[in-house]
Amino acid sequence: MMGKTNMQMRLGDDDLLLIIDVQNDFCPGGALAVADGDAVVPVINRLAERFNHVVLTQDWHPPGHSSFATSHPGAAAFDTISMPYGQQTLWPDHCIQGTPGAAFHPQLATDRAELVIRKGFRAAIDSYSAFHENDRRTPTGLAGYLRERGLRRIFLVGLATDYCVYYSAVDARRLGFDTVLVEAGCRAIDLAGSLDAAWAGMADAGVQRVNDLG
Ligand code: VGL
Ligand code: ZN
Repeated sequence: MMGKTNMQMRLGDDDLLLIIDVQNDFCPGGALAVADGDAVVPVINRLAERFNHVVLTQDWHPPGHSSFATSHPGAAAFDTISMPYGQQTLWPDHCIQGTPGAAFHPQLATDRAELVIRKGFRAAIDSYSAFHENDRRTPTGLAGYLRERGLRRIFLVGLATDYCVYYSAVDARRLGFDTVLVEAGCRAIDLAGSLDAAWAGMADAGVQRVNDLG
């Protein structure tokens, strides 16, 4: 179901476009490809021109990261296991630091980004959210950056809607930011109902959902 709203709005100096994980491994041909993932690139490039502030996140795992199924003998990709910090979905090896799969999509316009937040770089813990690692407590520093720079409203786009975009959106609300998800700039993994759960979780958290910015 698509959000119906085409938001006609004036963007100001306290608005940020937060672009989540638009990396080769999440695009067709990549290690954890999201269906139609590369379709977000022209949409995001068009949106980014309208913002005075653009921040990127980059999933950035060391080899042998604990979120990789290959690090758990007997486990398969997309299984769920218990970690000290909670339940964790296991993934194919992806976004390994310094590899082509971890690079941003080559057509993504990154020059105007003022900050790149790398996440998931500690072997023992995953990080879906741009704000907190998967223990929901360890901060990435992004909230402090945004507050210190006076950025108050966050427009979210990127990959994947039901994992890193979802966790980032809910954390953004929890941290007190106005939060808008722009659906045309997102694509989902949709694993075992994860997309429905993400929409419900975002609605509960007060994340505004729009189809595009008119
Ligand atoms: C993501 C699964 C594993 C994402 C990152 O960017 O949504 N999903 N790592
Ligand atoms: Zn990852």
